[in-house]
Amino acid sequence: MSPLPAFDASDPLGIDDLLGDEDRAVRDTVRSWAADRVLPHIAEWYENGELPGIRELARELGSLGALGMPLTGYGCAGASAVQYGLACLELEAADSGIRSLVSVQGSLAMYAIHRFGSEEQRQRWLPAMAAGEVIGCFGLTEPDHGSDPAGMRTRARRDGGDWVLTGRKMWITNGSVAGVAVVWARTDEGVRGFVVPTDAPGFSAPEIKHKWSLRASVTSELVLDEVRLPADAVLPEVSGLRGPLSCLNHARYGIVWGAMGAARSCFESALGYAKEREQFGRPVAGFQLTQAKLADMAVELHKGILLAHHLGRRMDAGRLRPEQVSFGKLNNVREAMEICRTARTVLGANGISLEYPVMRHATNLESVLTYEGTVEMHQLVLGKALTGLDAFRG
Ligand code: TGC
Ligand code: FAD
Repeated sequence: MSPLPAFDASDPLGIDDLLGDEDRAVRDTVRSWAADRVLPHIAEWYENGELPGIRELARELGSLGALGMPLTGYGCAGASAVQYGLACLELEAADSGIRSLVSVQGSLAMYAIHRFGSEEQRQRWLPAMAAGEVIGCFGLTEPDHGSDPAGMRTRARRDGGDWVLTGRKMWITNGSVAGVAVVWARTDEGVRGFVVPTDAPGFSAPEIKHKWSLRASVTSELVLDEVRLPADAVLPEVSGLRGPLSCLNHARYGIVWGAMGAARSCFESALGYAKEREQFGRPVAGFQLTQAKLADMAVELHKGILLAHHLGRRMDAGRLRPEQVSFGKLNNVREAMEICRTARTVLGANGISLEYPVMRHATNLESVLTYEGTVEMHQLVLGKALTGLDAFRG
């Protein structure tokens, strides 16, 4: 019998064995890009509440094939869902804001056009978006309608051959830097999606300031003041909430992996710190209470990665149900937050400093817990699937 492989603190369950060479190549390429282009600057960007050079970063992510990664054709990489997940994990290990940029571009804006757009819309937008030359955003949430988008007020009416859009969207990632916005609006035929060039008269996207989470990410309001669009601006292949909610499945799937990236960064930070930091004459890693924390963090981290991997394989096999995505997002974001909080305690006072990544990840995850469906929405999705009873509306 061949000897057992050595215990690997960075991969205690041997999950790496589940990956193929191409998977590892994707993971390592994205990890090394993030180490080079994000990690040296992220604390400063975060402190300043900005993402300078976002257009250059988008182009670089485009060159890596990270934008619209699992989509096929139109300059997209045609990667597997597992590979896309690995990329999300590595990006979010750097910062949730960078993963958000990629999620919104690929899983929301590009996915909507790829899945529900006309051939002309795909040809016009997808190659430039895959290359990162055009940034996209996705406008579903409104000031008064977040968890319940069915109540949206943004309206599109027909005027001759044109569509005219009026309304407001809120908390829109990439909004102020986008060249194209996928906007969901109420019409006489139900909810429809519109591809809106952001230079259309009547469109504006003021940036939302004073965020204490996702500070290295652009978040905006979208104002649509009688925005006139040609008849072919509508996404022809879908009507109803099924359209935006289908896109959300893909972005939520990326978060299942991404959250574990933030958690991994916090775990590694805590482990490294605990081995170096001495109190009472010995490294704090030698105390049983610290070891209990590290063991529990490692267990939840690698269970979460296994879960992400399992869902990725189901997605690649075309067998991933939306309820399973809710399962993953609910668990992995919640556990990532717990891991980050525990890591913060291991670092003591240093845990609150931007010199370490822990507090930055912890505050980012407050947004991740809320966007793409709050924790309560995912509990209710699972609750409905388990009981057959819909508790959303009381
Ligand atoms: P309901 O009546 O259940 O469904 C309406 C129609 O939609 C279909 N559907 C889905 N289709 C695909 N995937 C899903 N996950 C779906 N969920 C529902 C459903 O079959 C039905 O289709 P049809 O053809 O029969 O009409 O809808 P509801 O009004 O009861 O709402 C259900 C609920 C609460 C789960 C849904 O509204 C919801 O998910 N709310 C949360 C909203 C949300 O997640 N917003 C996210 C905005 S985007 C964002 O946050 C981006 S942040 C990205 C970043 O920066 O990384
Ligand atoms: P609400 O829906 O007002 O919820 C408030 C609280 O009530 C929550 O705890 C919620 O779970 C709870 N609640 C609501 N209904 C129920 C119920 N039936 N039962 C039990 N509890 C309930 N949106 C986009 O469209 N595009 C984007 O790019 C985007 N990017 C974002 C970026 C950031 C940084 C943030 C913070 C948000 C972003 N969002 C985006 C918006 C996000 O999707 C919403 O914030 C989210 O869906 C929740 O909506 P809300 O904030 O209006 O909260």
